[in-house]
Amino acid sequence: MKKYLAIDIGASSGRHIVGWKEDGELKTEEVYRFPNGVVEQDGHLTWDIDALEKHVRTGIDEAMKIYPEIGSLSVDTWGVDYVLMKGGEPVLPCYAYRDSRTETAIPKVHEQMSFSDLYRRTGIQFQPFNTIYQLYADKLAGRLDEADSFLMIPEYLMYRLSGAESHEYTNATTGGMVSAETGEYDPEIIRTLGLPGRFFRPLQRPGSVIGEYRGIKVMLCATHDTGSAVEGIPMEGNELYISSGTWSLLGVKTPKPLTDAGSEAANYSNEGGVGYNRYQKNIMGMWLANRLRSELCPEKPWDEITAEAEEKHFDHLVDVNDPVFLAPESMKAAFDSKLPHPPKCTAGYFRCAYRSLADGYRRAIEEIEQNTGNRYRRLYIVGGGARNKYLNRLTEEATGKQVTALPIEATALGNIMIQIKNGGEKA
Ligand code: LFR
Repeated sequence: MKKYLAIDIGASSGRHIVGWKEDGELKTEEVYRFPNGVVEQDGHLTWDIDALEKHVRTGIDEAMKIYPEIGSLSVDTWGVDYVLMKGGEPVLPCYAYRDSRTETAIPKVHEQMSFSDLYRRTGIQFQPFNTIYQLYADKLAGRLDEADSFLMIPEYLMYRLSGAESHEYTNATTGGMVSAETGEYDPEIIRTLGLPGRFFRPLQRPGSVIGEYRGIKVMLCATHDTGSAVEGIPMEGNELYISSGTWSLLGVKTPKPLTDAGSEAANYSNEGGVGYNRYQKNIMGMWLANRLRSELCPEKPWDEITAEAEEKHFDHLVDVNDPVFLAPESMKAAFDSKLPHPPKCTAGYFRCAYRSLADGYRRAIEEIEQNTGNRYRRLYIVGGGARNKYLNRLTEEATGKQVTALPIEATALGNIMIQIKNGGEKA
């Protein structure tokens, strides 16, 4: 029986999951898990890319011990971040997207091409960490002069395994430089910003085999984790989804990108999917609760946290997408700064975070329905956040949609399904 290995790395943890088809069903087994997180270096937030590579290799060793018959593997990670390369070697540090180094680059980019023009061309929502701003920050810092290419994080890790450089479409779209019309890097954007043309190669689609590692085929899945997550949702019909992890990515599949003024005003993204467009929005997600917990009650189990939050009476809301929540020194202080008065107890902060998230989902769905002209009945929630029954209930109440919460590793499933489809079996 053919076996497939998904290596799925998020901002706070990574996992190796082996999958195979048995009696027409997709079976999976997690064989390795490791922590991830940003590392502060010289006042900047960075990723320890060497440690990630070590974990990737160790996890493959573990997987091969149990399943020597693994036929292919693929890596997916969060989007937008990359490693600059020179002569086949990384140019470090590898910056993390929550670092504030893009602050001065953003206005300089928009002086040369307005955000509206960028949006009309790419359909990508404004986020201060989009690759376009990070690359421009590197240009201002003189880092691009010494580099000959850039690899997105999963491409870098697969390069280290196979020696093959690749440029995958779904993850490239997160950067804000891919044309919504052609699905390739937009030469006009590259030229206008004076970014090195040599960096921007033709994009490869999920399913492409790029090389080999110890006899295992290295294949591109939707290397953007959210792209794989949406593939992994067992959706009946075309319905709303939330991929709920550090971020909540809320959206719907559409046949084509929507880059009209309404979508721009609502700050919707059009990210590359596997044969469709993902019309979706980043909502701050579990990051809020995770940071509150590590600051206020790191030892407390999550079910106690949610049970207490449910009982309290603190009903003020915040706008969860306020930039104040992106990388605050203190998450508690960030909430205090946006509330008429601080909650009296710890549980009040969690209650506020969850209720505000549900309200953020409600507003996002209203925008989708208005901008697509469609009404949706159901909302699928996948990922770690789908385990939060309290939030699922609040979401159902706030949105009026029928919530189907599937606490599955949708990203790893999607990663594996793409490998199965392109390895000659029906997924
Ligand atoms: C989710 C995700 C989002 C992306 C954010 C930063 O893990 O990939 O889709 O906007 O991380 O890359």
